[in-house]
Amino acid sequence: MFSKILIANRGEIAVRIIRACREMGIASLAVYSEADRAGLHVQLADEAACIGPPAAVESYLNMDRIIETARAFGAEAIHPGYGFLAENPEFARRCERAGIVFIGPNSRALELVGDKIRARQTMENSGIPIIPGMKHVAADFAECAAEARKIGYPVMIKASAGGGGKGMRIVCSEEELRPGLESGQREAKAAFGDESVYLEKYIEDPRHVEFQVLADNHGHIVHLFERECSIQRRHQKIVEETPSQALTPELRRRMGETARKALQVAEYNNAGTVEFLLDRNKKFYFLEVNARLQVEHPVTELTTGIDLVQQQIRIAAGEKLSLRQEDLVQRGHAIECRIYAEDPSRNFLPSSGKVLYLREPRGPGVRHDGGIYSGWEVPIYYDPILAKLIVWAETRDSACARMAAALDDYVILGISTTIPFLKDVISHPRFLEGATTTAFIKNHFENWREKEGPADGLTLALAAAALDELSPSRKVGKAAGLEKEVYSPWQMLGRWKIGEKP
Ligand code: MV4
Repeated sequence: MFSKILIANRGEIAVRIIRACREMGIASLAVYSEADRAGLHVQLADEAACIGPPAAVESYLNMDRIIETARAFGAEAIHPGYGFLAENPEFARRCERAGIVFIGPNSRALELVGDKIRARQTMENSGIPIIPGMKHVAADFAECAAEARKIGYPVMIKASAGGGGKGMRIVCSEEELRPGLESGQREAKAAFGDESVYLEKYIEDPRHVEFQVLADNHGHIVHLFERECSIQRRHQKIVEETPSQALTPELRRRMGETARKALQVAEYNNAGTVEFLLDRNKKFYFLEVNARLQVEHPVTELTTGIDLVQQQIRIAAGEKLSLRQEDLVQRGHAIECRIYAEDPSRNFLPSSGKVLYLREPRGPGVRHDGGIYSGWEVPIYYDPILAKLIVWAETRDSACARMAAALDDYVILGISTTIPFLKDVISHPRFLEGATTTAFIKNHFENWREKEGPADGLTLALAAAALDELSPSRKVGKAAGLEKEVYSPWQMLGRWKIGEKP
């Protein structure tokens, strides 16, 4: 086993990985940019090293600097978390060459699954169902028009280097095809430096169901069941849960076996997620492989009892999986809500500033994976995820109730967050029914605004406590970025309000 791991990430996921290291008796080495000196991950790790300026390209994406740092501090392995370098085959290769273990898939498998067209070809050749459409880069308009006529409109243009919805276009008729193709290519070129696109049948209102898989370096592969991730806004997941309401035991078993096979034929190792689209007739199609630990991994941990980060580390160290598929079971129901520093009443505009007060919800079956603390300033340079709130309960209904109570118990003062929006999402009648498709947010929350109303007693009491902590002698006015030192509580606390519109 490794004695020290470098964690090439920040925020809640870096904290999550540090905890796994600590439990395994492995020293943790945090890295941070100049904007993250006060980061929670820096405080919690055993050691920490600054790797450069705030811009991610100069710090968290700086491959050479990170590998050098691992060498200098004697870390034998690097955990990339999610985002940044997590799915970068070049980084995995450089680690391999430097004799440092990349805690993730091998670089060849990363290359394969990162190329959506190659992945489609590989899956199709192994009998895995893919969405009908092209299996090579679209050569020109004529070829696309012919394919679209064959499979029937509506069709979807997708970027081969794709992901995150970039370069994707829905095309409903031949008239729309040329503009769709050209704008898709332009967007793909801008986002990935590669204008390759292809075309496939558009699946209307699908569910997004993904399977967690673990593959060791000795050919053993198990799946840890599904996560339902249909509640998304502009390809940003908001709420995830497991089990999915859409699967029967039989469908779950078939999809799970397909997910194992997908990673087997990709000669994949370590943790991975196989994404499927599920259509209205419950037909499933392979979509893509996410070659990383995912943001939503905790719902799988709570229902299977397996620590996915520890499994990743064990696999990377060359251990054989001790899990057997037939022993794995899902127990109860888990839901995750993502807490972002965004203002959901203002089109999810990123919200910056200082966390003046944080009260994390607690209680039986409540887990809070956070990267924040009272007094911490949210940097503007990175993804605005602050924390994840995850609950577990015996049934879906009780998990929904537990999530509602936990969100009510959750206080973040000083910045806008998605908490009020999440409260409305998880108490929506359609959500409570389990009727969650990828169109849910668009259909029910298009122009959502926070209900105005007087703050409750809890918020008032906490506001008073926060103000008391922020005494004038600490020059809070200036620290909070105000022109002059002012002690009006309304100015000190920024844009949040009690009863009154700002
Ligand atoms: C699709 C689709 C419908 N038909 N492909 C969105 C992200 C990218 N990874 C794949 N995505 C989709 N591909 C076909 N042929 C609908 C989506 C899609 C979606 C997929 C998963 C989760 C949320 C989504 C929201 C909108 C569209």
